[in-house]
Amino acid sequence: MTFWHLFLSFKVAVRSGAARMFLCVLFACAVGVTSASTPVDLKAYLQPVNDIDRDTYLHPKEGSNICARECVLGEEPKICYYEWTVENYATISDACGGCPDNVTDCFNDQCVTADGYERGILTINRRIPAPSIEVCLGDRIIIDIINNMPGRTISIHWHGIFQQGSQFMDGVPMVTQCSIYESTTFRYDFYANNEGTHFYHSHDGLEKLDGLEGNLVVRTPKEYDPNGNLYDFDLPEHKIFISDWMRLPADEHFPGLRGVKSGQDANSFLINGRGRTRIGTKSTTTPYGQINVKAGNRYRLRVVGGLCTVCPVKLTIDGHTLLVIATDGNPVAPVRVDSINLFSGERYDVVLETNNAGGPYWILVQGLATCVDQRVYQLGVLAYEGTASGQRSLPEDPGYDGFPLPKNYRILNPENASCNYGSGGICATQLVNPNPVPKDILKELPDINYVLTFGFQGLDTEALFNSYDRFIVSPLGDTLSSTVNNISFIAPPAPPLTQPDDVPADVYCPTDSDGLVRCPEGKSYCLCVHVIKIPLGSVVQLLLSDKSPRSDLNHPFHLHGYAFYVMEMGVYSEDFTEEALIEDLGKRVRATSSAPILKDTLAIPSGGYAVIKFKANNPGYWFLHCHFLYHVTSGMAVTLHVGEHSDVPTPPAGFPKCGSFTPKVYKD
Ligand SMILES: *[C@@H]1O[C@H](CO)[C@@H](O)[C@H](O)[C@H]1NC(C)=O
Ligand SMILES: *[C@@H]1O[C@H](CO)[C@@H](O)[C@H](O)[C@H]1NC(C)=O
Ligand SMILES: *[C@@H]1O[C@H](CO)[C@@H](O)[C@H](O)[C@H]1NC(C)=O
Ligand SMILES: [Cu+2]
Repeated sequence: MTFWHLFLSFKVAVRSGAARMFLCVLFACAVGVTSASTPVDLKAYLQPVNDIDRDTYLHPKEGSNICARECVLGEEPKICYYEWTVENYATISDACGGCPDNVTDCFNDQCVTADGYERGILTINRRIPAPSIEVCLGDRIIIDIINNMPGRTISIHWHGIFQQGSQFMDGVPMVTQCSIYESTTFRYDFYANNEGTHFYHSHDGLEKLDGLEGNLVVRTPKEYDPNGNLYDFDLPEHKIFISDWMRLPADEHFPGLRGVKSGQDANSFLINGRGRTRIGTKSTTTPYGQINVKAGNRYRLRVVGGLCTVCPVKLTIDGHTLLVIATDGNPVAPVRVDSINLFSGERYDVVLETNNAGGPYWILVQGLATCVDQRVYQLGVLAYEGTASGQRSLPEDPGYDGFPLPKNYRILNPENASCNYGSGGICATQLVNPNPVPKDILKELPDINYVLTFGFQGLDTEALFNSYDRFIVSPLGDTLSSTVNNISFIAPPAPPLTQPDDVPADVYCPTDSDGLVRCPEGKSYCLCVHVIKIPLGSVVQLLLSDKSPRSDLNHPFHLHGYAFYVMEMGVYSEDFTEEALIEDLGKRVRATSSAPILKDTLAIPSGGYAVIKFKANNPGYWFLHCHFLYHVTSGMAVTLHVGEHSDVPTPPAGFPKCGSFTPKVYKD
């Protein structure tokens, strides 16, 4: 039995702690990357900046160091090195030459077209989306982040990677590491130990919305995908990265302007960093993102909701259905739909069957919720190559409403959790996990039940100007702080994961005798470092609850370090209140699906709730937060501290440190 056979035979059971520990021993991850020596000649492992083409992917040259490859049974893991420079940049820069009039120039190296609107942006190696990481399970990923942004720090989160054994590489500033200062380089170094369509983004300030995000795909040999028989190709060129986009840098909307009611909504979307924008009756003419296929194949598309604002999107491809096979890196029993809603931070893998001829076809991304009023949408192109149709010009712009939808239209992940088979909506709670679900999740009550009620705290002018609380100005002009259990999260002055002794005890929110973290006695709203302690190995059930009046805001919550089982979700009513649910919570196992699926990001229905469950077997400080960027920056977040400090491996020697500087005042 080869190393890989051994490794892969454990794959199905990998969710179990024992198997994970075994894997970690093989990969040295339980003892941290410190024990894995760094190769001297790292440049020999440097990866190309651009996505590779299908020939290079399918037929790698002998001895190639390129990590984007088909993952083959028995193959040795690789080292994948990336050198990234982060800087201020602009769309339609000099690199774009005569673009958009000269379309060829729009594809020049370092030309960022975005939606054709000129603005200042932030980039990694002058690309949007930022360069892709595409590796096989077990590969070692090493990324040097060179911060070349004057006056700005950065920190990058690898969204979907569990970082077990490399907890200090999770990239949450002042929780797992210090922010990376201007003119310094930080080396991320971790193993790709969980498969799937992930992505990465800056977790520092609002940088993600200005361009600092990209693809991160961890593939496995097809034999180990329970849906592997449903597709023929899984190619680097078949990623659909959807981002939302503004005309002004993101900071301009934080806290938001009162007079012009600027709010924080998206002005447009990008598909693989491209598209057009409409202002009044005029449109820019930059090229659309394009996916090329051949007729008669089944392609795996990896779709990423690289969104930041409160507008989810609905993805539809004209003339084609989408066979959903995975979400957030976890397989689901296949479900065929016409559209998928994506919220900030979610990913979906679908099989596209190219049964049509003709075309080209539109890929339509419609903005939902508050983006419906402004009819914000974006188009991409699905082109069949090798046929005359591939040469045909694009059909007319179908506008926000798009093309006619089929009868018995089916949509995955509907807003407001309106999940009824038959009337078209299919929710995450109704999907079926093709892998076995452990007994302690499906059959037993949890060790810990914790209620997290999130929402907003209105700040009246007096409260606002008598303090320096963080706030946002909503499109209606309200000044709001964002909260979980009435607490607005603020970061400590040093990361508790790597510098626990440098965090003063009084910055943490107080914990009650009943183990609940609350505002200090007598306060119904406060700002503090909200950390919830969880014993290592316990089965945790969280009620994520939104008691606010029903609206079109479905807040997507993302948990770092884990995937969780999606047990139940729904909306409250007069007969079914939060209080009634909490009362009943510890009394029976709450599972809608016969085999609940795993996700790491889930939209909680407005005026409703979700029950999620996971085994806390990954020690560390794990951020749990609303993935709407302006909500997390104004406090809608908590940190789960799993296990003790001694359970977490020590960071590499010389790991950067930081903290407040207030020298002693000398009395004379
Ligand atoms: C577009 O620009 C390139 C130079 O970047 C030039 O070679 C080419 O002729 C131009 N195409 C047209 C149609 O003007
Ligand atoms: C949160 O605040 C609301 C009112 O602002 C209050 O009714 C509620 O009891 C508070 N919850 C907690 C857990 O303190
Ligand atoms: C979701 O619910 C809100 C509040 O009832 C409503 O305004 C909105 O239209 C609903 N959205 C959809 C797509 O049904
Ligand atoms: Cu939110």
